Amino acid sequence: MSDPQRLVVISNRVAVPKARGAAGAQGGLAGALNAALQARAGIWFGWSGEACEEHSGDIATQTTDGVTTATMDLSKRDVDEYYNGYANSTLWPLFHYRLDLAEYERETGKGYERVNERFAEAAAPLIEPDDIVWVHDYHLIPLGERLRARGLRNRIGFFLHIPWPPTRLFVSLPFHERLVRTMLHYDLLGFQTEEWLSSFLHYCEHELGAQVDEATGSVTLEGRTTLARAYPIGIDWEHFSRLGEEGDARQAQQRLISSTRRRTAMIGVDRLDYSKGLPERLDGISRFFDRYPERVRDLVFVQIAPPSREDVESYQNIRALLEQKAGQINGARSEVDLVPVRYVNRGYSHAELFGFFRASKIGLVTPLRDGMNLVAKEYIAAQDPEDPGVLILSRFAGAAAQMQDAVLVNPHSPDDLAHAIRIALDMPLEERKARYEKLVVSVREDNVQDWTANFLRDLAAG
Ligand code: ADQ
Repeated sequence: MSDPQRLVVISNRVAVPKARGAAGAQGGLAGALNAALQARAGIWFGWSGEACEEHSGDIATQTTDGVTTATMDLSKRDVDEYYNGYANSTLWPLFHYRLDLAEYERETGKGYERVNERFAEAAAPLIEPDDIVWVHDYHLIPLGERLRARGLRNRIGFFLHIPWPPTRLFVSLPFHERLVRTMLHYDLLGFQTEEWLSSFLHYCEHELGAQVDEATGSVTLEGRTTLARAYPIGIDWEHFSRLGEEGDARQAQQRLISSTRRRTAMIGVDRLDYSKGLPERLDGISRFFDRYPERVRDLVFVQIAPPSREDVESYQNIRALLEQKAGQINGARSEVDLVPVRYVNRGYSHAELFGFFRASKIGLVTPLRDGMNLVAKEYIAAQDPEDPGVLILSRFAGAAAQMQDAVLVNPHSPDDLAHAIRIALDMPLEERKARYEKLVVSVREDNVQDWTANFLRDLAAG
């Protein structure tokens, strides 16, 4: 049954559907949002990803299967200040607890506010009085308040895909109060985990002096009440778990199996980002080889890490560091027929990733901090129930709250990582199955369709 209220999704980038059935083909978040938009004949608005000389405000629209995508270009200066600057050089590092990498520049802060105003200016005319509006992520925190300033009285919700930092870190952000006050113009705020939610509520109570009810998540300030709740995101189980039937998945699985021969493949799949703990992961692997030199022949580590945000300096540095560390391990440990670390600097389709995950008896997901982490869930979804691999998961990923049956590690500790790898390599089939059977329940049940439905149900309820 289709919902009478139309849905408008606003996010930094938009997944533009290419053809009929694209929602299924995209998988993941884009697929789930597209399905929700289709059920409500909705609109998805965002930046086109293009940078032009001058901001024009022109909007390009395209309608496929009842879903309209609307995108606008941004000027080079806007992209630099709003996207590369404030969003990715200030908020992203700070929200991932990396004060050492966070840059506080007045100009980029102004650019962020200016672009949020541009989003409001462009989106407001697309929104009808009865629409419900769902804004996504740290790029657009003040957007709800900007829409309200234009007179919108719709139900407006916001979901934060990344962590919310503890108050003591968060207050290092200049104008932190101004930013959070804008959030209280939303009707519903969604966080990935109870932990991030509780940090947010703590800030509202102790820094803003808001009235906070932890049991219901209501935050009241100056006569306005906003609800804040945890909605852990999941994967598109139906879509992802069926990828194994595709030729690309089988081929990828065979490729990895035949190239590793009798050795155990251990895999990491991440965007190349300092929050993902990649150098620390290599330090753990190096410690494993130092401690158990007789096992160098047992293991091949495959790290797939396509570059991201290459215009930001800290991302160039992480890439150089990783290449150096992988080179060092291979320099010290390789033989003519054996290279212990394969570092692949490119992306693959989800079907190919499925095949790689299935061929790997250990999945290494060790972010230093992560809002959720969907790779951990995809790794589990790709396993053979009769012979499942072992997931090694950072206790600092949001996913750890739901995945307590993984081998949980402190990603900062090379000893802890080395120990976990040994445990995983030697884990008997019975224990692997017992852990997998518990993990797969939440990966299957807490899927992205439920996440979308739960958030929209609460947003519409108000
Ligand atoms: P990300 O930081 O991008 O997302 P994550 O949730 O792990 O992190 O994964 C995103 C997707 O990208 C996954 O579907 C994964 O398969 C895909 N991907 C990663 N590496 C890839 C590769 N080499 N080739 C192809 N695809 C690859 C942010 C937050 C997370 C949160 C998500 C969703 O940082 O914490 O889980 O949003 O809310």
